Amino acid sequence: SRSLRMVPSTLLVGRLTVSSSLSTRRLSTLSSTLRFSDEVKAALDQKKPLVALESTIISHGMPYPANYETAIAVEKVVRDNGAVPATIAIIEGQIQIGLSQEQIRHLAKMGREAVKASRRDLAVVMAKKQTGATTVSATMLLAHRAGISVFATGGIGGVHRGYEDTMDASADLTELGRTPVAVVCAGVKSILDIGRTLEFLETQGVTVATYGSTPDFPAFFTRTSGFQSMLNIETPKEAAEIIAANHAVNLQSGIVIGVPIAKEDAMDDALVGEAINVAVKESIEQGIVGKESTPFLLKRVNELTGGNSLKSNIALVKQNASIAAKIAKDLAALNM
Ligand code: PSU
Ligand code: MN
Repeated sequence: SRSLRMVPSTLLVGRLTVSSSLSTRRLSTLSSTLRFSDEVKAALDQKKPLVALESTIISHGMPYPANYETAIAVEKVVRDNGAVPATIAIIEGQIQIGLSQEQIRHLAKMGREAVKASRRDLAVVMAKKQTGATTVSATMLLAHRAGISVFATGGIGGVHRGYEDTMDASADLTELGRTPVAVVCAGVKSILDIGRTLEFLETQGVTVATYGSTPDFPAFFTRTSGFQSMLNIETPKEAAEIIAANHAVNLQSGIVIGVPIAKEDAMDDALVGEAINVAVKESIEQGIVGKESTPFLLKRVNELTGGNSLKSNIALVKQNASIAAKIAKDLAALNM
């Protein structure tokens, strides 16, 4: 219900089973750990719709200055569609929910100097007072702590090709299994194994939908992947109702809403497929593993497509942000 919006779901359970003094103590520690921008704080106080945005896409996902310009443009798209953007990052050890323009520029210029921070890295980045850009997993969990349940990005991480040898599956997937945030994205890049990614999400209990009427779960640069979602969502209201039901039953797991890239922004299947194959081959030859893998592949695909993939990437992030804002608006109207 409305009054519980700011309370993380772990504490929701705590309301039933743990003494209230413990809950209060945890809550006050939490609120001093998260630092809110004035805009985000006001939106939370006034129960306005909010959309969380990640920061690894800024530091590791795109080159400067396109990363800075895109981050600012995406925030504007969220505002223009009636919601308040909350870009999340860790600045010198301090978790920030909502960044100033200067903080966004700082992260954009830092690029790969910033720590790419997933769930496992969070405590270390905080304790060592480092500057960290949050991945989908860390952004989801921090958004949830802050009481934000809709999140827009480009693509989520997934199960890497060659998983049977490397066991490399993104922490985004397990986070989706344990954190009730809806992630609006353009699906999963075919640098990854899309079929295995969807199987992993099913095992994790994650609701996976395609926005619109095409049956396929989208493949980021292209509208189809050859793999189907479990359902189609046609309107923001329909998405909001599913999110509300997820909260109502305290499911504590996430939702992926895959929005196919617009036809005019989509890339040629064969062209991008070839670039991806080359990039994956190079990453194996160069022994790129672990958290370096995804940024390496993104950068090489950008280079190999002569910057065309960056254009598609920027267009799809904006589209996702506009749909996420509309979903957040409808969710707020449902009093969630
Ligand atoms: N996919 C993209 N752009 C990105 C990422 C993924 O198209 O910027 C980033 C996101 O922050 C995502 C992270 O959470 O990469 C996944 O990294 P890994 O595969 O190491 O879990
Ligand atoms: Mn990985």
